[in-house]
Amino acid sequence: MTIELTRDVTGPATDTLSLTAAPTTDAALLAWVRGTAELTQPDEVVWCDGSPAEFERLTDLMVATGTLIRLDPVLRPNSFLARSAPTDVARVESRTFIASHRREDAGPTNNWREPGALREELHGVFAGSMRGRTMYVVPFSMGPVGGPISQLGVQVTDSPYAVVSMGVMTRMGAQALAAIEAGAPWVPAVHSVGFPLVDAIGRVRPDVPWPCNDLKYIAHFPESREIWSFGSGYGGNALLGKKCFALRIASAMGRQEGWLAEHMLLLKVTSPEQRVFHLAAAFPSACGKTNLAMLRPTIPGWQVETIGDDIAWMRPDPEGRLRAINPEAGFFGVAPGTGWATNPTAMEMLSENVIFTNVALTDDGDVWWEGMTEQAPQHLIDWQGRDWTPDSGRPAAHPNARFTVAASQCPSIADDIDDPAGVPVDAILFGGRRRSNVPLVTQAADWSAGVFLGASISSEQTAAAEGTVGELRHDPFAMLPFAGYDMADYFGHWLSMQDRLEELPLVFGVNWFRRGDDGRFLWPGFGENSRVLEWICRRVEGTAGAHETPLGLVPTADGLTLDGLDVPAADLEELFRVDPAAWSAELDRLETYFARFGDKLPAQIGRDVERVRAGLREQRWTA
Ligand code: SAT
Ligand code: MN
Repeated sequence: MTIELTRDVTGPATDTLSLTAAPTTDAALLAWVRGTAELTQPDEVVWCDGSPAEFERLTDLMVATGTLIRLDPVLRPNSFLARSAPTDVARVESRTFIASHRREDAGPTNNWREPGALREELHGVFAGSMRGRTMYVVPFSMGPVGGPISQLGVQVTDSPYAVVSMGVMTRMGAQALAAIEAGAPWVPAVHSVGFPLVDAIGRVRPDVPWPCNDLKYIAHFPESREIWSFGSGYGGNALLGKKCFALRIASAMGRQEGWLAEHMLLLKVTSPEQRVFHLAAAFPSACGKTNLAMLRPTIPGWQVETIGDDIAWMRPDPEGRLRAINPEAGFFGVAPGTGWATNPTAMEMLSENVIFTNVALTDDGDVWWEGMTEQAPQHLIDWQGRDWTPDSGRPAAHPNARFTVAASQCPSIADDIDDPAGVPVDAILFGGRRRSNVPLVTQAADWSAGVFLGASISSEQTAAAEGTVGELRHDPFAMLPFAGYDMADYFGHWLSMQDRLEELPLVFGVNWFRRGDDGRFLWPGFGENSRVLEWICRRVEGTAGAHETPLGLVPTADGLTLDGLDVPAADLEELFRVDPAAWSAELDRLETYFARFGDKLPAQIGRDVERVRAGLREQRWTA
């Protein structure tokens, strides 16, 4: 946790920097903060306590500098709009690096770097990168402070936007610092927007509302458990507790220590008989995890509560059950598509205390985005600050526009979010955005078939990362951009959980996005997905029927409650139709994909491909 300076960094600010105001005497932490400040040369170091007063001070500051616009205090109390630079709107997978001593430990799906060389490069770009700015020190806990599944981190950043967002998304401040001082391990995370206000020879330049740099590094060192992020202020690149720590670093920690860090929402479902089920579900970014996490059931007597919408950490407990926490304390959700019709719970949650990024501004000082209401307002200021009308021919909000809000504001939040022991996981769901082939729901026959289901996720690309929207890409376990080590080893780690657990969750595949030949969605989705959740819970309970198909178990004719649902019988049939030729092609694609993992691919995955192939050949359908 120390910084070795690989070059002689000289600058004006360091010797005037005082760490005497530090609220800690923790020698390791102080040394790391001092070393980072010597490298990045901020004017000032500020230790964050996570208090409401600090939030107010920083948001006032950002309103004054133009980073934030304060929304109308009556329409949207204590809420703000940030407009990012047009080039800094999503994660940058091409600049996301995993540094491990052996290339094969990063695997073929990550951008690998040799740690020494990457460190050298990073020290080059971070040298002086905070000149003229304040460096904030942000201690945080992922999960309830001190919990058996929780972890600690400290982010330093020159972005007050990152500080207030980390305050919403994590348990940030004094309590986390106290846990660090008590000797718990912590992950150091360095973040700079890479826009110093003073150059090496002392020339000053003015600040801009959203400082960033065309050169970006989202760098991870899973072996030494460090994060270095440069050049971006966008959520997934800048809030280092989130994807960088809670997925990339934590997945590697989990492999070493026998647990799982997953890109999964967490739900608590209560049946009409008051039996409680906990479900975890993995979907690629922007495939409706937040909507599913906040679903309002349309079937009577069922209740769904939210525990998490993006990340789950799951660990075997002493009884051999898999227990999960949501390591986050807030939601960083996609705004477009969130509306009163699709996610009324989220709309209520967003009524106050929200930081919006890249949505549109209404004339009365409120926000709007595509899908919020059926009709767009007649005039808006779009996400880039330009006048907008419905005939402008471009979206008013960026497709990856986001809201940042405390989980405690969610009307459907379950108390369990603050239970450090986590909840027992009954079922795991894997899904993607697939217009064809993948049935509405299937149950894996056993754990290894479930791992195969997770490993075979493909999804149509969304706007959450750079790339061509709509293109089909393999996204195993929805972790393609987030696994901090070799994906084949990751499959193996999942298979090995079988030996660490006394009771295994059931595994299901789901697809809400199947379309007919005319392009129309066949399944209404949203609240109606409760019908699928009901079947899943009844399978856990052992009371719902199923029949076998080559892809797994599917509901019997009376398995899904369809009362009050207006889905034609032909559409229902199509939702479960398995086209052998299309599946044969799908398996060919999968095999080609899996081949890139070479010898490291667990043999079981190959056996599962063969199992499905054989089932398709035999047309093994039993009623
Ligand atoms: O990576 S983000 O946290 O910005 C959102 C996502 O892609 O899931
Ligand atoms: Mn996500």
